[in-house]
Amino acid sequence: LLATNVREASAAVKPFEEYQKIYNDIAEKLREEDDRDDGSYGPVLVRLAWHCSGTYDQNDPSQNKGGSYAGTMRFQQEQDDPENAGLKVAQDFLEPFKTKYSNLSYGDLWTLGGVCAIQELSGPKIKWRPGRKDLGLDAVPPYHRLPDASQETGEYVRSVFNGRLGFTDQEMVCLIGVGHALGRCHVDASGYDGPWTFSPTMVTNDFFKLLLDEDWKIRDWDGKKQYTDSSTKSLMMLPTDMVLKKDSKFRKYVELYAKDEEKCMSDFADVYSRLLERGIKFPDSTKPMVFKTLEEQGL
Ligand code: ZEM
Repeated sequence: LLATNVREASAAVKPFEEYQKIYNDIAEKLREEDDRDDGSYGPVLVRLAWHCSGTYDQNDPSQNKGGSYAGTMRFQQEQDDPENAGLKVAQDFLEPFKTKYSNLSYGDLWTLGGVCAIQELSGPKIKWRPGRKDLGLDAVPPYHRLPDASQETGEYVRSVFNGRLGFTDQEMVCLIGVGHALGRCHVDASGYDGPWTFSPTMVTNDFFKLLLDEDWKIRDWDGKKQYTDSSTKSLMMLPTDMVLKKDSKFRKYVELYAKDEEKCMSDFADVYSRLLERGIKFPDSTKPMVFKTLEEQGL
């Protein structure tokens, strides 16, 4: 399986200091540009990194592996996957750095954007490695690999996160719940509406607490089926999010992460880092990099 389902990352990468410079550029742009919903482009960068990686299929017989390696979301064909609606904003945000830095692939840029956003939004340190290569149109993954939020069974969530991406129940709960602490849904993108938490520009374990503590009711509106909290009616859950509460095997991890923020953050750091590297084999000479935040550098 391993031999056919991985791509080799380039060993010819820049030194750490160069990537820290790119990180700083992205972080400074995040700080300067606040003209997006809740005041940050960070959440949509986290989502771009996830969607460029989440197309990986570990047992794909067609050998179209997907994943972050090939940078194929630069093609219209992949942007037109309905699940990618709204992500052009994030690509455009990062595009100037593709031009500024030579020998930087889209896969490296977009995954680094996700790492930078998590860290700058007070999340944990995410280990990251470079060496992805831009490939052509024939590497565009098929549609329907990214999850469909309207599905409401554990079986479906596991078919994506275990079947294709190879994560455990605990890892999928961690990824979805910390990811959805951030940002919001947009009617003009996915058709869903609203944020999951009261602090959508901070990486927290609040999603887990809210999912357990609030009384979630189907929203009364003419849009897609989604859930609203009964106390403030300002938050939302997707059908796939509700599965994490209803499925007892998922729920025990929701309870764990609601109680233990430290464990939640360290598990997330590990699993998000591995998500961004699905389907890639890095040479031993490429050591995982850990970037300093702007704050840590006094910038
Ligand atoms: Zn999301 N996600 N996601 N997600 N996601 C949205 C927004 C964001 C699902 C999903 O359908 C949607 C993960 C898993 C899953 C983020 C991160 C991560 C939206 C709203 C939808 C519909 C898009 C819009 O309208 O703009 C489903 C079904 C998932 C799994 C079952 C994982 C894993 C994530 C990262 C670790 C983030 C940060 C957002 C907010 C984006 C923004 O623009 O604010």
